[in-house]
Amino acid sequence: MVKNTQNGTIIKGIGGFYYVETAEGIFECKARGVFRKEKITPMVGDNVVITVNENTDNTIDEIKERRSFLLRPPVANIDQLIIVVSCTQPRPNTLLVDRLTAIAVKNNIEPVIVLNKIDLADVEDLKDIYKKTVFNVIEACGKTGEGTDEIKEILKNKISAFTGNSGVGKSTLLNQIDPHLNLETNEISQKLGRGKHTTRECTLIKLDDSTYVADTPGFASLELLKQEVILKEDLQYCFPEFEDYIDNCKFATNCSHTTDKGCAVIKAVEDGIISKSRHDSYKALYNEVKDLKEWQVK
Ligand SMILES: Nc1nc2c(ncn2[C@@H]2O[C@H](COP(=O)(O)OP(=O)(O)OP(=O)(O)O)[C@@H](O)[C@H]2O)c(=O)[nH]1
Ligand SMILES: [Mg+2]
Ligand SMILES: [Zn+2]
Repeated sequence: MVKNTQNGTIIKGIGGFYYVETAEGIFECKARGVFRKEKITPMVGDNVVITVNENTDNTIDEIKERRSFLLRPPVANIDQLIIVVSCTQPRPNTLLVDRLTAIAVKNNIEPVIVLNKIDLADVEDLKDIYKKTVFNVIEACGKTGEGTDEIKEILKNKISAFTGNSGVGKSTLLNQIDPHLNLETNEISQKLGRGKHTTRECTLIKLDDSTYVADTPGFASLELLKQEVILKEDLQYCFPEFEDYIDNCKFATNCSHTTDKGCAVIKAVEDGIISKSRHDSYKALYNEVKDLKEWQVK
C-alpha cells in the first residue's frame, strides 16, 4: 500500500469529512479516532498532518497547536474577525457586534467592523458608536462595491473570517473582493426581515499565497454564542477603549464599571468619550456572567 504524509490546512468540513489543502492539492480526509477520544474536533483553519492512502480513507493524523480559535464561527488560526453589520435588512444588533468584538479581543484576534448596505439606510449612528472604539471601521456596499478596496487592503497577508447575522452580506462582499469566488447569495426574507441562511458551511478561501479568508454561515442562534464565556473580571479588558479609565475608578480593583460611584469609565461615557451603546453592551454582558465563578467555566 502506498502511503504518503503531507502537511496542509483544513479548508472545509462536511459530515465527518475534512478537505485539506496541501502543496499537492486538496484531499478528502477523515479524522483519526484518537481525536474523538481526546474530544478534539478538527476545525477549518487547522494546520494538520495527513496521510494519503491509496485504498482506504485519507486520515488526519495530527493537528498542530492552534494560534487562536473560535467556537462561533468555528475557525482556527485566524488573525482577524471581520464583523459585518448591515445598516438595515437585517437591522443592526449592537449587542451582537459587541459580543463578537469582545470574544475576538479575548482570543487575541483583531476585530474589524464592516458597516454594509450603506445604500439602504443612514450609517451615521453606527459610525458614531464605532468610531469611538479602537477598531478599524469600514463602510461598504455589497451592491456597488464601495469599500471593497479598503476591505481587500485589510485582508492582505492575513487569515481572516467573515462573520455576522444571516443576510448582512458576507458572501456578497466576498464576491466583490474576488468575483471568481461566485459564492451563493440570497435575498433576505422581506416578511421576516432577515437572511435565509444561504451559506451552510465554513470555508477557508485562498485569495493569494499569504491571504486567506473564511466565509461562514450566519448565526442560527444567538444563544450558542453565549457558550463563549468571558468572566466578569476579564470583560473590561475586552472593551479596549475602557483601558485608559479602568485604573482611575475610585474603587479601582473592585469597580464593575456598571453602577458604581466614582467610576471613571462611566464618567467617560457621560463625557461622550466612550460610546453609550458600547457601555450598554458591556453592562448586558456583565449581567450575564456576574454570578458565574471561574471554576464553573470549563
Ligand atoms: N442593497 C444592498 N443589498 C445588499 C448589500 N450587500 C448585500 N446585499 C444583499 O443582501 C442579501 C444577502 O446577502 P448575502 O451575501 O447572501 O448575505 P450573507 O451574510 O452571506 O448571509 P448568510 O450566508 O445567510 O449568512 C443579498 O440579496 C445581497 O444582494 C448592499 O450593500 N446593499
Ligand atoms: Mg453567505
Ligand atoms: Zn469603574
